[in-house]
Amino acid sequence: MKRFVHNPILKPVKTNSWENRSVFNAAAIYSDGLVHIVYRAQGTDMVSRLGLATSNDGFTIKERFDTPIFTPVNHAERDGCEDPRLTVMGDQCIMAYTAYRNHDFPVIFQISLTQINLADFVKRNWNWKERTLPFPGVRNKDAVILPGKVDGKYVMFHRIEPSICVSYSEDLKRWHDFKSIMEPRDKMWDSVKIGAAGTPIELNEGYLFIYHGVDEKKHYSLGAALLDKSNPEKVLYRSEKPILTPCEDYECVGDVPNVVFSCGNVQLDDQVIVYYGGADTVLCGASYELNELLPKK
Ligand code: BMA
Repeated sequence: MKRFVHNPILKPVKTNSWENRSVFNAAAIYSDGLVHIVYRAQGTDMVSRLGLATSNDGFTIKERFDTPIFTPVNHAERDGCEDPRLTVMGDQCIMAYTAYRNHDFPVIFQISLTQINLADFVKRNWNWKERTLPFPGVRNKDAVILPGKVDGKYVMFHRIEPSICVSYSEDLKRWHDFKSIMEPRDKMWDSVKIGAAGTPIELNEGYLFIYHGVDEKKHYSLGAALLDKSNPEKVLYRSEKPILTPCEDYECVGDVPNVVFSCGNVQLDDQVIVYYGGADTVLCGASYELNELLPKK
C-alpha cells in the first residue's frame, strides 16, 4: 500500500460555503479517459452535498467544480446526502448514498438510490433520475450496487449495524432476500462494526471487495475481501490485517479523529486506487498493486 505522496488531494475551499468545512468520502468511476471523483462536502450549515473533481491518472487532480452536482431535495435527506458510491452498468451510472435527517429522534439515516445516464454524467448534464428508498425508515448505510447482475438480479450490499448485508432486486426498487453476509470479528481491527468501502472490482478470481471496520477504540480502518462471482454471499477470503489504518496526521486529526473511510476505488491497469476520507475532513488516496491485495496462492 502506498499513500499518495501529495495527500490530502482535496481540502475544504474556504470561499465555497457548501464545502468550506470538510471534503471527504468519495465515489470514483473511470470513464472517457478520466477518473471522476464524487466527494462528500460539508459547509457552514453542516449539510452534506456532493462535489466533483477529475483526474487523468488517478493521482493528480485536474479539475474541480465550484458548485455541487447533487444536493438534498426531499424530506428524507433534508440534512444531507452522504457517502456516495457509484456503479456503472451498461449506459447507466447508479448511485447509492446515505439520506440523513437529524430533526427526528432517533436520528434517521437510511440508504437511497438514484441513477443517471453515463453519457449525461460525462457531459455534466445532471439529470439524476428518481430517488428511491429501498428500506424506508430503516437505519441503514454503506450501500453499494455490485457491478454485475447475479441470476438476472441486481445485488446490493448495505449495512444494518453491525454487519454487511446483501439484498436483491429485479428493478432497483423492490429489494428482497435480505441477509447478513459478513460480521465483525472479535478482538480484531473490525470487531465493532463493518461496512462496504468502494464498489467491488470484478477480477478473474472473484469480486475484490474493500470494506471498512471499526475497532473498540473507534478507529476506522480498511480491509479487503474476495467474493465468489456467481454467489457474492460467499466470502472466499478476508484480510486478517487492515490494508490501511489511520496513522498520518491528516487521518488522526480532524472532525472525527482516527478515520480512514472509503466509498470509491478504481482499477487502472494492475493498480487499485482507493480514495478515502481522512478524519472526516480531507480527501486522500492510496494505491495498491492488485496482487498485493489478493491472497497468495
Ligand atoms: C460513518 C459514516 C461516515 C464517516 C464515519 C466516521 O458512520 O458516517 O460518513 O466517515 O462514520 O465518522
